[in-house]
Amino acid sequence: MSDKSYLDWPFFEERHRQLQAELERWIVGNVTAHHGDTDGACRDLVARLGKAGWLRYAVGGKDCGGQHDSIDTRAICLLRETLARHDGLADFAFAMQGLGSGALTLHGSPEQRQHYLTKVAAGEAIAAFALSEPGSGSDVAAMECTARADGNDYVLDGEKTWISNGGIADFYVVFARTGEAAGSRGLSAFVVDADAPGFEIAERIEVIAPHPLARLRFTGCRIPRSAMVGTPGQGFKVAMQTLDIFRTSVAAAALGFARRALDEALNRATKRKMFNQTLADFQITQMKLAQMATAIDSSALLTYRAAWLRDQGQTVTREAAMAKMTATESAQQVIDAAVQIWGGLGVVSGHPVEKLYREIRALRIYEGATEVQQLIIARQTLAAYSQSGQ
Ligand code: COS
Repeated sequence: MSDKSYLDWPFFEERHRQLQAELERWIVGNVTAHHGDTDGACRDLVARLGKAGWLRYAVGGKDCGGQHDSIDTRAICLLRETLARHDGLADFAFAMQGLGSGALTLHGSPEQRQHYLTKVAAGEAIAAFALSEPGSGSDVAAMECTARADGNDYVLDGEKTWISNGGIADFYVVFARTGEAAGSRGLSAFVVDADAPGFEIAERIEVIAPHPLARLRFTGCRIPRSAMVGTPGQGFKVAMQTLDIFRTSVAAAALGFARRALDEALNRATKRKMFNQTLADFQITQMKLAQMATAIDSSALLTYRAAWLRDQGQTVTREAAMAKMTATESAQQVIDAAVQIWGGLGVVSGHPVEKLYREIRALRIYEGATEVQQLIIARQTLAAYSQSGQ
């Protein structure tokens, strides 16, 4: 049984505690082992999460299926943490509905919100966020995919890669260069339906923890002007604001993986007999367990600080970066220690800690690699110092 004492921290309200407990109950019987057909499992998870009402938390706007008018960051973090503790793919299915539709929650027109968000919240449409390109992952402002205005349309040309839900999504929020200014000020966001002419899946990408992922290609892909999300030239900010919400939730997912790893490690350490005592009786094991427990609490404090601050209406770029960096890096170490405590069994395919070992790795890279988070934190710290006039 995982430690739940953090739920009493002042970051949470009673509704958050109830939400977490309800999800815990729902998971039993609804999130089961899936083998082989990752696309099918994902579609099934989205449908189940939608039917049960969990995806209402992934979108903002009561008028278009959302639980609240804006996204409750603490709620999505608790949901991701709990789902991740049980099943990485269930967490992925939930998270990508939110990330893929985040730009519409924040900047969609009333028509776009009605059309897309209601379906996302019900689990009836699968969303994807298409930002990275083969030549620009961390350096978003260097993107080359273009959107050229032509009459009542925009015409998209270029590629996107590492796109989660690529191949199964019903629509993609795509960022492209519209050229209002150089660099980050010349990008715009668009919502592109999967059946848009000139859009294709160029390649499906297999990764160490299977989930739907693809490279997308746009060749003269014509979409109506009304498909723009936000205003021309605002795309970079739309992407960053979306990431400010979901980066915190990536930290929460990492936390869920780490908590599961500690549970598994405690289970093994207290039962495994060795040299006439249990593994947990060795000080060397206790040192590991102490480091794991402390890493988890520090990650949780940073994660829920960022979530709480955002729910108070504050900009959390720095806090979200700190949370994501710390929680993902720490979770990697916690999981590695859990594998070590399990010994040979820990590397057997399909063992819970072996799965966690594969699941965690990408979180240190996607939605801004650890090095990008360091850049963000350092820039903001230096800016605060120079503003202080010292
Ligand atoms: N919210 C709102 N606006 C933001 C913002 C945020 N979180 N972050 C930056 N901006 C604004 C800046 O204020 C600046 O505005 P002005 O042009 O009006 O001055 C503009 O956006 C450009 O900001 P900046 O100069 O910091 O941009 P950089 O090109 O230097 O990029 C990083 C900054 C590296 C932080 C950014 O490109 C990034 O986050 N990269 C990682 C992207 C990522 O997560 N990729 C994974 C894809 S999802 S799997």
